[in-house]
Amino acid sequence: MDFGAITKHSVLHAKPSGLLFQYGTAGFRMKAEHLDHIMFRMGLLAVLRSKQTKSTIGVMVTASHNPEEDNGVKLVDPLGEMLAPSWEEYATCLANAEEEDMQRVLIDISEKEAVDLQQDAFVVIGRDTRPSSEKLSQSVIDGVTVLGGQFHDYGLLTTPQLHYMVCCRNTSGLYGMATIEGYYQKLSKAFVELTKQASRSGDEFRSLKVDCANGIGALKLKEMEHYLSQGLSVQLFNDGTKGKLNHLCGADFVKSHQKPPQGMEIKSNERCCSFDGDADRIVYYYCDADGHFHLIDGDKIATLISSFLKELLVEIGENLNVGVVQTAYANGNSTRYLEEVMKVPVYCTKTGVKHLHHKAQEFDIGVYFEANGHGTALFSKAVEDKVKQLAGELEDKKGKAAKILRNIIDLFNQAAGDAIADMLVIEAILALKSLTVQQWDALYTDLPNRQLKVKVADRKVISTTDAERQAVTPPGLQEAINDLVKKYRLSRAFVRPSGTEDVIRVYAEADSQESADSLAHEVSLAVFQLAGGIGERPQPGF
Ligand code: NG1
Ligand code: ZN
Repeated sequence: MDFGAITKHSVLHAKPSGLLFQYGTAGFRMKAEHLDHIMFRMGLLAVLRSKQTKSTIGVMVTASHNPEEDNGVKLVDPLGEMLAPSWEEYATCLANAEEEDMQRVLIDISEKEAVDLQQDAFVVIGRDTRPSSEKLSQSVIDGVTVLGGQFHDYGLLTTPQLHYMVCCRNTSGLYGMATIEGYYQKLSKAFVELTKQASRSGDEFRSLKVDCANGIGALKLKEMEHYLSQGLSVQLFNDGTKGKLNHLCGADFVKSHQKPPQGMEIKSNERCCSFDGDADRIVYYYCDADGHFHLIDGDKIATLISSFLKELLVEIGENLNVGVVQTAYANGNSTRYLEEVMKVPVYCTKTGVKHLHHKAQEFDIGVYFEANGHGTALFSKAVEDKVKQLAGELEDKKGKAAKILRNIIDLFNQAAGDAIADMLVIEAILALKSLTVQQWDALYTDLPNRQLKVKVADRKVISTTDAERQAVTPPGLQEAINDLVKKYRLSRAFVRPSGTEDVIRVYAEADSQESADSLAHEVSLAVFQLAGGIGERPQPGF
């Protein structure tokens, strides 16, 4: 390592004083103006990780569904997964190091991880459409170059597209071509083949309205549109030409406010969906003939996908298992439906896709979704091999099911939850099963629920267990929640510190919206009182 050069460049990316940085559930995320030094240092770290794994590493510059003024960065590991936990700690350490300690921290990481500094390094970089993203990705490149790493800057990409590129590059092209055309070709080929197998046709089924959150998803869907022409016609809204990123639109807004985005005109029973700002989340919805809004969130997406995949496995007749992984935010009725009606085993993990992803790898087919619409399905080697073998065989029911499954495997971005890939899978399933959006929605009825945020002086005072469903500290808080929950029917509530914002999140569900709202409010008050609330006391009403 050329420490003279590192120092020379590092001082140009000075660390602001008085701030603490933490590599959280989604990497670093905060106001864009505080991020320059972190970008430079993540460039350095990506080079070390690349040398250590002897693989290409990805760096994505985005703050997903957060406001336009924010930005963030996360590293992508060799097979497109989230960064390994020990390296998250190095990232935190490096981000907080004072200038004079940089050398020591870099040597420390290299020694602990036995990094061969002579090894070549390759880093790929992507960014979303935020005004700050271009400059910040230049700082990443600065860090990569000063440590002697090679890089390829893909420029504007969705987060899942960058995961895809990393995965392609580290599997010698087996997963696909590491270009944007490669991505479009892989997905559209599988999609078009699937829709050919669907008996149903007609415009009603082919058209979909997409709210792109004024983000990168709009650019990428526009590029992709003509590849899909035979199977799907998308109408894009909030495409970034006018509105602000994630403002009153996008998957996070629609899910948390439980209402349609601005800037989209919805006729009754039209099928609509929303992406988030970096296109790794998707939720569906429609308005019925009475104008009532119906949200179809990640839980219902997981239900549609897992039941379809289970049917295919039954056709194929092999002893392969399907499991669904959720978090505590999954609607209670989705869990009940999956377990009791679909007879699919359901597991609950901590929030954050890396936890879900990890658990989902235990099944032949592991479907995981967060309620907010972030998820995918993973397929074991056993499934892939079986499908390859059967899809070549005769045109019987078994062979057909295997062909469908093969295309679905190709369609899912198994490296990460991907709004575009998920959308195409969902559209294909709806077409193959001749399901309308209303029929899909009617699988089960969501329990009314409410999510709130409470500001506290130090969110670390709340610690949790049981996949975040029980608060361990501060003392008395869980007992207070238990007492409140008892006052309502079909009720459940939990609290946890957010990993991406400086708040405590409160979730409640109950038999009516009034009860869910009131329980969420009462739990917020308990958090405010027992966990050091700051600012104004939580008020009822939303
Ligand atoms: P936090 O801020 O830790 O709740 C949020 C989402 C996660 C995940 C991450 C990363 C909720 C309740 N939480 O995490 O599911 O998507 O952001 O983007 O939706
Ligand atoms: Zn996102």
